[in-house]
Amino acid sequence: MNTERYTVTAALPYANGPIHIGHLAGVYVPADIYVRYLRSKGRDVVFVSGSDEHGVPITIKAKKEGVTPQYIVDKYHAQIKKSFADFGISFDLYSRTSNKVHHDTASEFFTVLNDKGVLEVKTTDQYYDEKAGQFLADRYIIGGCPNCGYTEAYGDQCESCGTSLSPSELINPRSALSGDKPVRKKTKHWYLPLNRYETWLKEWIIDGHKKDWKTNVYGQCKSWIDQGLNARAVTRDLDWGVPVPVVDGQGKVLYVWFDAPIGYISATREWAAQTGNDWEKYWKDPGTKLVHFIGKDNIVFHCIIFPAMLKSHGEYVLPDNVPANEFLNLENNKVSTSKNWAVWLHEYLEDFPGKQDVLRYVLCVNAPETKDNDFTWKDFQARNNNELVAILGNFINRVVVLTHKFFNGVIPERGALTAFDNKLIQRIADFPDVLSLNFENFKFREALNTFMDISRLGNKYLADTEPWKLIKEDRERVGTILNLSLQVAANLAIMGEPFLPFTVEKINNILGLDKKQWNSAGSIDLIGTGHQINEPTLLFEKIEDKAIEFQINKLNATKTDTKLGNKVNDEIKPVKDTILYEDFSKLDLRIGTIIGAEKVEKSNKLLKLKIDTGMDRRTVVSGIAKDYSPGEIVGMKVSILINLAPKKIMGIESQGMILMGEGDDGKLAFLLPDKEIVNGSVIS
Ligand code: B3M
Ligand code: ZN
Repeated sequence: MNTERYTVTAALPYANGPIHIGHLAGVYVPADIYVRYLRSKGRDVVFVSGSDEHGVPITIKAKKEGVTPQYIVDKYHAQIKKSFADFGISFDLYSRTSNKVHHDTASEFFTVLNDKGVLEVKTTDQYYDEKAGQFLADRYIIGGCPNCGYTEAYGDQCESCGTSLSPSELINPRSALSGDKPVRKKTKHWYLPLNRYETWLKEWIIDGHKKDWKTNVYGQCKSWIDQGLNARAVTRDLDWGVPVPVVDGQGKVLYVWFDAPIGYISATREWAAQTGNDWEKYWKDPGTKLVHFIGKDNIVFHCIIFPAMLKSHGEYVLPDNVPANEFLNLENNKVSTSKNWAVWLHEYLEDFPGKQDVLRYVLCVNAPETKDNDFTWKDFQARNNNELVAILGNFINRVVVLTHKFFNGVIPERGALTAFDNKLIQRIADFPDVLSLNFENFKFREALNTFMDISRLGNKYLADTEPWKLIKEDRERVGTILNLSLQVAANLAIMGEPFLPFTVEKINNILGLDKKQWNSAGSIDLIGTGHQINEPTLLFEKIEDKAIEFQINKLNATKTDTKLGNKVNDEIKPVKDTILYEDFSKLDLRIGTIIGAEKVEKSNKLLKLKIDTGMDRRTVVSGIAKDYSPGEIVGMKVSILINLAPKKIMGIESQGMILMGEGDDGKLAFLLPDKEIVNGSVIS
């Protein structure tokens, strides 16, 4: 059998949060469209992904929530896997990197590179947080980006400009754990010497993939290679991850970006074991095309680092293409998991049951293929109402209703064809090749617009031929018109399957057809004369303003919660150790009123406050002078800790502490009751 073989991968999402529309538009919707198309063409495809369960994003999330990393990955893996399945992302396997097969595969891979002498071993000074007792790599360290100046860049990457970084490049680095300035401490690590692959990467990418890789992908790779490549550490001093499989690697794990892409191989192995396939064909046979679907922030890892790993291993094929997308914004703001600025897939599926294809459609038609794009709820509504309902849904419905009305749902015979009919037939015959070309060049937006043209064409054909007027005088002619229109409908069911699988299933049910492969597309003999079709069901329904307002309000509630754009995730401090209620009950917290305030001499930070606690009037020295002047706070209610041991501050005895929060403007904020409470009331 001489079938082309494809291994298609979709980035492994971190199992630290649910899937949102940014993930879907950037990676999973295009990957699924591509794979469905390949399968329809009869290609031999395996489509894998899985949860990325290692790395600092997981451990930081666990710390923040005060739970174990295992708890986090179990929770989100289950949720992500289910939402993908419900959304119709047709993975052959959605796996996870905590699986044994993955640990084995990643360890073996590392061992091969290590045994071959590919990896360099070095002992160097690394940043270390003495308070936390931990080395600080990747997202455990934050500082200024040397490239763009963004002050919240991570130790592995600046999320603002996309530059890949190492901790030593950060300006004024600080620990993400304690916020402290880190010290340097010696530690041993294994490095992938990317510098040795420079010449080869130049040949392979810069010379070899100029034409077939997307401009955004090629451009990023080229600028990386042009800047010169350095050796990158592939191990970390952490306890969460795949243990480094050498005797002196204890207490160390593989860098998450070393193990995660190997996850594609592990998932293929797991799938092959389950289905009785040979996984090696999909990774080692030179005829196999490896295609990675990713977002633009993952380009360097998939185009440079992972290929260097595969190449140095020696047995693997290299990616044939990496059609990375740009980002999808939401209502003009960057989608953000930490700021909860997102449309979450699992919530969408609940709020819009049965409307998977509407979201698939909108995300594809707006896909950020060449530049960042914006998703808005109003556009979502308009696309549904004006395109899916009014063009595609309307066409199918008209054809089916007319066939029932005039021919009792039986496909009428096709009589003599007019020149007008032949034009339609010719255009239908042309569509499959146009679409194929779009799919094969990863131009899914264009493909979808082309696909919609088929329904537009069908609608126009009906409008021009007016069978409802003709029926009285020329029933045979109406038979021909409807026969051809039904063939168009059947074509829609073939060519629409990659984009709108749920709708296509409905169309096939209405037409009483089995699912057909791509090679039938373009034909006008898809439904035979005399075949009985079923009653029409609604393919799409209008989305009302109410439903859209609900979504917009939901988003806006997030906005007032977090004052979008000011607070970054990593300013949120990790959860402190658990305490018992007995510990908490020791705090005597009360409501009081500020009855006097003055500046503390020689201090620009401190104010001396007089507080009425309902029981007494006491002096509290508070570090709020930068944000408040004495005049503006007298008379304000405060929350105060009254049983804190008195302490002398700048010579004044402070008898308690005012509770303050940090406002989104970066200034301190009083924590005020939302209704009148008398002084001395207990806060509990
Ligand atoms: N988990 C990063 C990300 O979600 C990462 C992808 C891994 S693909 C091998 O951006
Ligand atoms: Zn930057």
